Amino acid sequence: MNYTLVADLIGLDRIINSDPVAITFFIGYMAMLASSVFFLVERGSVDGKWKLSLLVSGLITGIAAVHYYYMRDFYLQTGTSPTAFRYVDWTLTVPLMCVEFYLLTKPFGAKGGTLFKLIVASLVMLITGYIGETSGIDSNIMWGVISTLGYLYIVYEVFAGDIAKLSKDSNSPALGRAMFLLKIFITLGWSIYPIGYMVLPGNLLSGAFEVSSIDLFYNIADAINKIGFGLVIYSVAIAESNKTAKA
Ligand SMILES: *C/C=C(C)/C=C/C=C(C)/C=C/C1=C(C)CCCC1(C)C
Repeated sequence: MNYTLVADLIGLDRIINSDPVAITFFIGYMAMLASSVFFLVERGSVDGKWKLSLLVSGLITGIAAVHYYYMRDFYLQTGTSPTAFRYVDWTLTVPLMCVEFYLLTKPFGAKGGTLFKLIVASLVMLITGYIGETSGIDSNIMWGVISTLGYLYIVYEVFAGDIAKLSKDSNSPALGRAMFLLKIFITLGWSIYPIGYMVLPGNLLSGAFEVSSIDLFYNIADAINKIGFGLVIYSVAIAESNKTAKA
């Protein structure tokens, strides 16, 4: 294959021209793919009850890898944000992150109803966010505010609602450690998304950044939140499995 063909295939021409947004799509794709392989292979190193959590981590980064493959291409072809792909990805992966919270607390009595509430809140957050991103300059602040209510509900559940109560009553140091880190992810890590959204024309940060930097925010946030979230669960799973092996 000649150089231009290869460059075209992977979007290297744009990357060589140092478009930071294109670079993060490319790195995001590779990092998600590598993480999936890691989580799926490492399922073999943890105890039975953790295997499902690691499978879900692998699915989250795997679904993201496929979407990044298409999003990178879409961005290189059109120079615009792959908004629809982005929201399809999130609509699959954010509920799976809610499943991770459920799986962590299930041994201590989590009910399906808790999972249901988290998933409904995440769908409210994402559907209204999508409407806001596509509805134009006049109403994206309003939809962003509604979306934020869904987000805050998830934060509430984890900090003070069912998930918080279950992990407190569990008396499990491993769960306590995981929850401490996951709380940092859903407050600091997830808050990068609404900041990115505010770059949209007509919103609070428009003008401070180029419009395309919305994808820079989202790509960095996805890498932190999807891969980091999975690594937290992995580290707790490994620590707990080693403990049972010794006992
Ligand atoms: C893997 C993908 C994740 C963890 C995506 C998370 C997305 C959010 C927390 C998005 C939140 C938004 C708001 C809180 C308001 C503005 C619209 C959104 C959808 C960007």
